[in-house]
Amino acid sequence: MTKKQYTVTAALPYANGPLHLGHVAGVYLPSDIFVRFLRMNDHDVAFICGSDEHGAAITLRAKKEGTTPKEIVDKYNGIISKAFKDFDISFDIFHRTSAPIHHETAQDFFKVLDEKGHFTKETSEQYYDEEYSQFLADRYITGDCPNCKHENAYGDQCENCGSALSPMDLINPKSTLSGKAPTIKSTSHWYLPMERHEEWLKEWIKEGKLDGVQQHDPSKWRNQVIGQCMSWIDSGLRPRAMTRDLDWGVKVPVEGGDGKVLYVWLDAPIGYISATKQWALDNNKNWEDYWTGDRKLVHFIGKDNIVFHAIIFPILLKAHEGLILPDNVPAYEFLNLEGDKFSTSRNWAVWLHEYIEAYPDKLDELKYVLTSIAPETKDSEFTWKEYQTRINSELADILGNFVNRALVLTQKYYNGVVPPVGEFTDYDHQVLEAMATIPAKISKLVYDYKLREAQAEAMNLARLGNKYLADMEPWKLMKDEANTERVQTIMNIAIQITANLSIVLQPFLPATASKLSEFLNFTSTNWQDAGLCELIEAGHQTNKPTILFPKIEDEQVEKEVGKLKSTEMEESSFDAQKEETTFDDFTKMDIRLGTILEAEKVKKADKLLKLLVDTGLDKRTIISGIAQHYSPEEVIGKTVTVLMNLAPRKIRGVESQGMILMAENEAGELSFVSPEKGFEAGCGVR
Ligand code: B3M
Ligand code: ZN
Repeated sequence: MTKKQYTVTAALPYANGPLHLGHVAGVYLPSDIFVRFLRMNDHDVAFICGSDEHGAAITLRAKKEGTTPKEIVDKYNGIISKAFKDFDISFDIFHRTSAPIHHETAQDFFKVLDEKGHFTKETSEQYYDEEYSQFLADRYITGDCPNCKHENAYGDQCENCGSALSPMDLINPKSTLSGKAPTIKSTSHWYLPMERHEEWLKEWIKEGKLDGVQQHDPSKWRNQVIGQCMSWIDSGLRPRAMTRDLDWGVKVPVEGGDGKVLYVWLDAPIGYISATKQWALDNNKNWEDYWTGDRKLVHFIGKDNIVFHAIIFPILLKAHEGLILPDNVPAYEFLNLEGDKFSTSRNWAVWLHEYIEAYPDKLDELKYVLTSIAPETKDSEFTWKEYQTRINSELADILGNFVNRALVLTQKYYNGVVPPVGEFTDYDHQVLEAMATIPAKISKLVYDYKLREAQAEAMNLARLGNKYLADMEPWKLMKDEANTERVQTIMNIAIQITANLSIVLQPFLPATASKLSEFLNFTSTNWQDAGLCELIEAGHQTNKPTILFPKIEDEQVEKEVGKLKSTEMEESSFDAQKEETTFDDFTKMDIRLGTILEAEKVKKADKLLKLLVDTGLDKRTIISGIAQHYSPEEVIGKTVTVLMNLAPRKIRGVESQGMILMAENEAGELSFVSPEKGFEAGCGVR
């Protein structure tokens, strides 16, 4: 017996940037199709998502944009949730991990595990950035991946091959903050001793059994999911730190946790639970019903999230006790774009919110193309050319053409009133039988998470109808009155096929399906109706159709490819441009040239020089963090740029009255900003 109830989650996108088509094709669209299908089949479903607002992904983005983590998550949560809404992804809730209910839920979860003895506390050596006085975990450290040698693997995972890493695994580690090789310092953290869980995990992943009881069907798990998990387990599970030395995140709720937060990959999946709680509160339900008992939990994710969802989160769920483990973790490979990887830093991407803005009437077209090329079993590629071909020669020429003929001819011959059937020919029987088999084929494919084939099967119904009309040529038969009854039968069948399409297309192309419903003046949201050949009775009045899928012109393809190329940026490790400022704000800065008269090292501070600077107005003391780049002797006599009206600050007991402006290159070296024409101290800089 299949379980009737599902809790379906879609990976929580980091609120550190907008969504691109790769995210959509590999997580949000397939999960939405799956859920829409389940709802039509009378399953009780909760469809859960939200933004992931903690971790280095957020704090580093804030640094890059020169703003605070809070502003970053508010901004991108807004952009992302609007795009989902506009694209009609049918989440029951799109929540946020910054919400208080999430912080409480994650802290309670941590406490339960801590009390049950599932963590160990260990002091260990970790990478540290001396310049920024910060420990370097996760995305704060990059290096070469030990598995695939990819150059920019993060401290917790390689986005190229998907493997989960620890900072110490990286070859040639480098701080993301200073760009320099890190030093090592000791700190204590709560660890999850994953090696304790090796035995049951193997049985659970490979055979689907927990304590000998069948939980899921491993033959329905994708090969790459089982493969990645087993290779991780076989190489030996190790303790993994579950806390971090950071101030942005969920505070560690137990003694000794000051200044530490939960590891983002501990708190984020718990976000599925806290989102369910919020949704249950809003809708008068019990959240526990969605996380316990006879219910299937399904996580739609990208391949770089596999071990977190198929190993670490299951360990946490089982350790917590009483909560269900995933029934499946359908993971997607990556989508490429016009021959290259999607890249946020190079702006090589088609952004969902930009597509929606440009083509608000072509959302189903995009859904269709993305599902057709979804990277289910291997990486795949989006090109604007293929987008055009699929829309023009599949959606327009097959589906659009068939529906248009069926409805327009019904208008023309019968004023839109569905004609009665006469006697069926063998061919009619064949067509109706073929139609009757399609819904079950689609169902099987959807339950097996083969959504790409499932959509193709739904399109086969349009193909069937299109071929039927092309073969029968009712427009020719109509010329002879002797064929009146035959044409009525053909057109009735064409209308029944169209009605079936309005049902089987719903999960994939919801807007198109509702247009069909409008044209037909008929609606069914019940999957069980699909396959029937008497959905619409003779005498039923239909409406005039409009064109479903206008053709995509070559100009649009050229424009989009051109836009992609012209907005591509060089890969750069420089900070992105900061937020816009005003001229008024700029003129508040008093910047002038100054000449350094004296310089000496500051005792016990190896980075600082104490300078006496002639500013043209006065001679003042400025403390500058340049001692590792310039010796005192070198700087005397140099004319440099000074920020004059920065509030004075005491640094190492000395009052610094301003700031020397410095340029910094990619290697973190500093250079004075000096006038090229030999101007003197006192000149204003604007
Ligand atoms: N935010 C990673 C990602 O976007 C992460 C997923 C969390 S799911 C709990 O790839
Ligand atoms: Zn790798």
